[in-house]
Amino acid sequence: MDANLKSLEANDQEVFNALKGEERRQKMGIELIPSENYTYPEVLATLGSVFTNKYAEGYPGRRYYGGQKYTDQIENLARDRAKAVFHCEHANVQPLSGSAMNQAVYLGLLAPGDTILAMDLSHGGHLTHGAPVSHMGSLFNFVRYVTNPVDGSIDYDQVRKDALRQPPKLIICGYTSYPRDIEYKKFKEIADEVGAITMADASHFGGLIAGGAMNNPFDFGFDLVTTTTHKSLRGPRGGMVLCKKEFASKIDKSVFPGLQGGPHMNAIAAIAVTLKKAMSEEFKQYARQVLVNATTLADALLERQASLVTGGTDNHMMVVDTVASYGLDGKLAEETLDRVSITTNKQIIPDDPNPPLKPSGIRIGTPAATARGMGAADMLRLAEWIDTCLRAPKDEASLDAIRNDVEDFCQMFPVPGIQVEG
Ligand code: DSN
Repeated sequence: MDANLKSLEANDQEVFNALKGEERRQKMGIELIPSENYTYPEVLATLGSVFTNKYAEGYPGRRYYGGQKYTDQIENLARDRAKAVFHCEHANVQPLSGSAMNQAVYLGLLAPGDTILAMDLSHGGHLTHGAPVSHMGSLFNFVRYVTNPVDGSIDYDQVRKDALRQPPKLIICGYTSYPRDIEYKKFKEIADEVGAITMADASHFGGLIAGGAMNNPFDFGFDLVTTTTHKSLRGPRGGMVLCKKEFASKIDKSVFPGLQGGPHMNAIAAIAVTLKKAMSEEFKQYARQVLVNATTLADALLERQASLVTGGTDNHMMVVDTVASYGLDGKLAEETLDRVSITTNKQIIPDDPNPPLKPSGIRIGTPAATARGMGAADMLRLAEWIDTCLRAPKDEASLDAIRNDVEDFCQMFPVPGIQVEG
């Protein structure tokens, strides 16, 4: 154990014990929440470094505090690497996380009351895409497109009609719970027809774009891409706004001083580390494997007669309609899988008749399991365990046996960044 942890153990047993408990949970269970991942040891080291001590309000070369030699180096590195990885003209790496990053775009480029066209939360969009419960939802006039009721996919003709009916200033594509790729060309054509700015919220699949496994919206002429850095990208918790040069100044002013104060320089240092990793051949292979694993797992669940929203996946996630598949609501399904150390999350499905805390489905994703080294053959075992548990959620003996199998299985896959003795 390193000296800092030893000091924590000596000085704060409660926090130390919780930390060790979480390490054990992460090691002994299979993480299938699509937005989670295991970051790199180097990211953990950088996050826990002295950069956490430093105030750096402003941007490299124009700060409001002294002592910025190394913070400037770090932020310039993170920005340059982000531009290289995502093939874009400008990068702001200061947003504290995904919500702040999206808010910075809206507040920087639009006026309150302007119209934004984005995906409805219950059809796979994000809270910041204008959900009525969000502050952004009340500040801007969001028009929310829904998916096709027949196959659950985005209906581009309907998106166009929505855009023509109430021309938006900004069109957003991107999702938190949608298992298909996006036709950026179609979104761009619609945006051009109505004179809207285009933004892809790539929070979930930023790492898959970086690794070349999924399309890059900039290749289709998009104006902005936002992405969190802790999901498929495998970095620290944070967000980035990537954009064309013409938006750079407005975006930078919007992030600071518009929305935030001092950036978290430890996170920015860790983002720089993450982006160097993202340039490697190893990361490209990782990104491809995430998709292979997702398809394999989805196909195996389908073979077992599970019902998946849209009938499968093109990305890193699948949405299982647990009511249709197993007669279980998503809360019970999540709890049943938790019981065997498989972590998923309950999820509303399109036009869900049930409420968000007891919805009709769960989301399953492969970024974290893939980061641990699991491959396609392992996905077949996961499908068998998931299906068996959800078909017999009250069979305590079977659940006990599966939990033991899962925990034994996990021993074969060390978690990056967790020391073996932990
Ligand atoms: N919480 C993220 C997710 O799980 O998709 C979105 O903010």
